[in-house]
Amino acid sequence: MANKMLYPRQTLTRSVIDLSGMWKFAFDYESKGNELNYQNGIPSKIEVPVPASFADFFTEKEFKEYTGDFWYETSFYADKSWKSKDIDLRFFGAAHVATVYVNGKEVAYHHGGFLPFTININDVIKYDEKNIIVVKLNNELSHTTLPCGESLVMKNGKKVTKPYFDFFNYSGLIRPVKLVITPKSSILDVNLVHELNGKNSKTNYEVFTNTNDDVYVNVFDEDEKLVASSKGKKGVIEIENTKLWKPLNAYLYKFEFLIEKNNEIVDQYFLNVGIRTVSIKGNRILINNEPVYLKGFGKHEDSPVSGRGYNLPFAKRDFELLKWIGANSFRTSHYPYSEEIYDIADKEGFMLIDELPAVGMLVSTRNAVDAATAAKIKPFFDEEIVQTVTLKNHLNTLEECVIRDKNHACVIAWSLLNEPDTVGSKKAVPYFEALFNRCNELDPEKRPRSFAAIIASQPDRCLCTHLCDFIMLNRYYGWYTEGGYEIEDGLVRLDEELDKWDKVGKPVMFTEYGCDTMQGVTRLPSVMWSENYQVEYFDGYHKIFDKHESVMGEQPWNFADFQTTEGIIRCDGNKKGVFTRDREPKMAAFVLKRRWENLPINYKGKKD
Ligand code: BDP
Repeated sequence: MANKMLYPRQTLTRSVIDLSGMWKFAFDYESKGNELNYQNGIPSKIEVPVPASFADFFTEKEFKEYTGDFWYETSFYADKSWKSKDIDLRFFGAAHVATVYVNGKEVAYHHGGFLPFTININDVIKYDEKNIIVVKLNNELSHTTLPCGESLVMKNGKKVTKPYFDFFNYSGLIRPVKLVITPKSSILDVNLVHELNGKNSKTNYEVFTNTNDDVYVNVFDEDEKLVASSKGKKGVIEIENTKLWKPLNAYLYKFEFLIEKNNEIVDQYFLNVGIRTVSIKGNRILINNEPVYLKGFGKHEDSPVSGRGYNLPFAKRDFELLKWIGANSFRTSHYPYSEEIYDIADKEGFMLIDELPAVGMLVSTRNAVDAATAAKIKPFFDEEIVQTVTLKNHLNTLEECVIRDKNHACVIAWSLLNEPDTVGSKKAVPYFEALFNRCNELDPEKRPRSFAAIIASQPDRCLCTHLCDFIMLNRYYGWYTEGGYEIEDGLVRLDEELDKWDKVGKPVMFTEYGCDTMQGVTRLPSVMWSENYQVEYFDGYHKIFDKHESVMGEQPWNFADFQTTEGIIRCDGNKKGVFTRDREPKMAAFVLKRRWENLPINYKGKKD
């Protein structure tokens, strides 16, 4: 396996060196960096922090909006003791397309900004002098990038990004970069599938290594007591009186994986494992065979100054707010989040719908003018390049995401796209089939799969919802349509639509519903954009949800206000947050808290 995905951990046999800090940085307006030999070192005095997006550091608009190639550089010294080891350079997230050079040699090219890639650098590393890492990034969008968009050239020659999605196109080395030093014989990957058996559990495991040396697995409980062991690359671990991982009541066993030779430990790796099952029966989602009702949000990785950059303090605050408000879940809209967030979710017992960065696969999201003339534009999935290059990139991204996240208990489902065009062209169907089938092949647990469906994807029109194990709906009746006084009509439409979904017989959950709300604006009677309109809007939706048996989850849009491209329907970003961008509550937060604290986890669920 070329791309080692296991999260880098320091163990008896492994070391990890974090390269976070100030890196040299340069914009490359004319894409002349290679000609000017930037790959050997960039001639720039500018420095920026890594990890972070670069956009919000600078005071000049042309830097904030910069589109094109840009470069990063740092250096490190190698320890002679590494000579007998594998030295890998791991990028946790480089948005969006990265070319990596070590000591002037190109060592990697990676497409996609939200998933990690690992490069073995044994052949290029120097032990007698400083090693230089240079990264060329590009943040232009196209119909083949995930997410999708386009980049245009303005009359002044500068490029501008036109995302087909509603979040700022933050880019850069947005997540950590680390050196990972592992033994030559090492553990490359692990698959785990759990089965419940009365009070006990069985975990079918498979450990992938690059050696024939013996593999051992030991399982420790939270008191660090050994509870089970096994020998061999494949096997079954039985745990008695298993403490299950449950929503908001997590229990994590520590699985230790060892390679041993002549009674010596050659490699050691750990995973924190929550034992639980996920399944679907009729219109319920079951965790450990018990029905669950999902409460939570669609979120973003978005914070002031860091942009989309990895921000552990904000992540911590977000989890505290999620617990405070009574949430038990969220969707990683609209891209896989930083791995550390899944670790926290595992520990806190949050259920995650893990979403791919496949957003913007719809013509009418380009802009209002395009939308008005949408009839003249080829449906997205009719484009030849989409069926070839985009699909290839999408499948690669899917593979990276499932391999990265498959062992997290918190991941209970996959969202393979957000608001794609599922009515404009029949060619969407084979594209979706390829994704849905591949997802099941890759995921040892075969978790439920779905995509977040836009309003046009109605039960009687959508060509692709038959592939979904459960239905995810993004709906804005009462905001983009039937706003203000007409919301009553919007709620009738919502009710009527749900009558149809009820008949499909699958679980239905709302992955988006919400309205832009300016903190501090309250009006009597309410007006759109006021805090009390947001409260009335949610109350209206919830009354309808409560009427429909198939609705098994509610995730308002959005957890917090977030930054977008500027435009006439956005005021310094999207204001649909229940919290502000600084994570302070709007009025609706208190209303949701009251509702969610009173909704039992098995709300509407019937026990077998
Ligand atoms: C949905 C998108 C989401 C947007 C939201 C909105 O999935 O990314 O931010 O609408 O308009 O279409 O607020």
